[in-house]
Amino acid sequence: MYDGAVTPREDPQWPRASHWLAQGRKGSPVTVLGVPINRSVTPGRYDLGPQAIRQSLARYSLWPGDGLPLTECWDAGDVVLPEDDADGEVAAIEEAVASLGVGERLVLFGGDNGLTRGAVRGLARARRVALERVGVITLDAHFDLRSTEGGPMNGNPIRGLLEDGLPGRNVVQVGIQPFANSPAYAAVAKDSGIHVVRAEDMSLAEGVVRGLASLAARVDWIYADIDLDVMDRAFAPGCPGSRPGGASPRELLQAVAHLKRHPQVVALDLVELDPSKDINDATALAAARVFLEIVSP
Ligand SMILES: [Mn+2]
Repeated sequence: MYDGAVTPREDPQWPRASHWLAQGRKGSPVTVLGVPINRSVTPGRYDLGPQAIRQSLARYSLWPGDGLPLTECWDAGDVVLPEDDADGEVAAIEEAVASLGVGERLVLFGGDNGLTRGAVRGLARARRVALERVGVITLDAHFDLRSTEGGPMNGNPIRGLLEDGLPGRNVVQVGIQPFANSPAYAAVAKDSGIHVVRAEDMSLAEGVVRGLASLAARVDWIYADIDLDVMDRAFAPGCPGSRPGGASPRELLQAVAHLKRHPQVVALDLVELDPSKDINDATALAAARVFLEIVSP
């Protein structure tokens, strides 16, 4: 369980990333938006995720290691979600992202992976393009292609987006794990033209480089969905979907470094942190570190 009460001793010569984010101004190149959505295949407390990521930033300084400044950010707070209304949640997330206008780059703190459906739709609206002109790259152990018959949830955001009009050829999925997915959903991925890179095929970074290269010419804007369960269970105990055989935080950071340098990647999410299942804040700290990678030079 994340212990938000732990506040390290203050040192004026060791400025904290949490204070820096809290003091950011509207109009900064990066906007942060919390999405406390909690509608999972595995019941949990994903709604605590956004705050846990923000609080974990207190354990990091502002020094990337080379003296260069971080990209300025503005924390827009959390989306207010309707109660007991799964479709309403997707609509609220879409509306929030569309009305924020994305800016230069948007980073979403989840919340479960269900937020991705509304966020991609909102990105298309904010950029005034059809879903045909948007690419989605997922770093995820799973396809997230479950049936949408029971309504939107964290196991079906990509399936939902295909049904919303996102062409399968605009989707690249990196880090897909064996025994964490089913043949039926692998067939959905294949039949819809999704480009799948399995965890055993190549590194996350290599998958991201190839995925971005294949999407860049075909779409205007790219949304990166970073499901923290792409990491190994040892590094992401706070993700119910993480399994042994996943990536290390270093491997994930190397992949994220390619995402952040790509000019078409204008929105990224960090999802599937359930602080109630975390151990020693490992997953929350990894999520916060990925965010710092996105905003570091
Ligand atoms: Mn996922």
